[in-house]
Amino acid sequence: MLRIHGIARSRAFRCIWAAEEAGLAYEVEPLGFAGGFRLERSLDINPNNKIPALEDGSLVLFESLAINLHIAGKAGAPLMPSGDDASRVLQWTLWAATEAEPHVMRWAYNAYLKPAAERIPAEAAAGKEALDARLAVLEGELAKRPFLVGDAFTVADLNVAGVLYGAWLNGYDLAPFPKVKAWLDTCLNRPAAKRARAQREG
Ligand SMILES: N[C@@H](CCC(=O)N[C@@H](CS)C(=O)NCC(=O)O)C(=O)O
Repeated sequence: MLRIHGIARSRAFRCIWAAEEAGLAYEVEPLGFAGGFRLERSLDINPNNKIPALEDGSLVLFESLAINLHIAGKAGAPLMPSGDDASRVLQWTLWAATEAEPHVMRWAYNAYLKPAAERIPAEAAAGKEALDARLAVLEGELAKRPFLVGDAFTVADLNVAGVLYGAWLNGYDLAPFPKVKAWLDTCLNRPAAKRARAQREG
């Protein structure tokens, strides 16, 4: 049984979604926030003291997207393809973490996450400008194929869409990127994604 530490209203959402896609048994240890962005108690199994963390037997992992690669690896194809496509999955996962997520968060903190009085519109605008440049890259790739790796949904789609989920849900203007919007709509309305979203949005 997988044990995911972290409430669905956090980056643990991605791991819950991955467990749902993989069809693996899991339980959620609902560690959340004390107010603001601090955890309500420390999470000793993660030396970073952040959520999510995963326990899978004696294996303990942190980093949401690495956790998802582990979960997908247990499920195998099509969620985790093999050969060159496994390298493409890694490429997109690192792209999500390094190219997309910092700008998603810069926009999100200043668009809806922080209390209104603490938001800085110029920061939101800078985050949006940088994220738009990355979404243009995604738009170009999605013009070539329906999913990021091959013709089927993989954990590459899950990891990139998981990083973009908060923006998608909170009114980010995707009109200039119609292929990204259609792809996000498809990914985030998969049955497994809907089951994970129900834990967060319900
Ligand atoms: N890169 C990490 C980021 C984890 C992270 O920042 N989690 C937030 C919640 S979504 C957290 O635990 N914040 C509490 C804190 O930073 O003290 C991952 O993807 O797992």
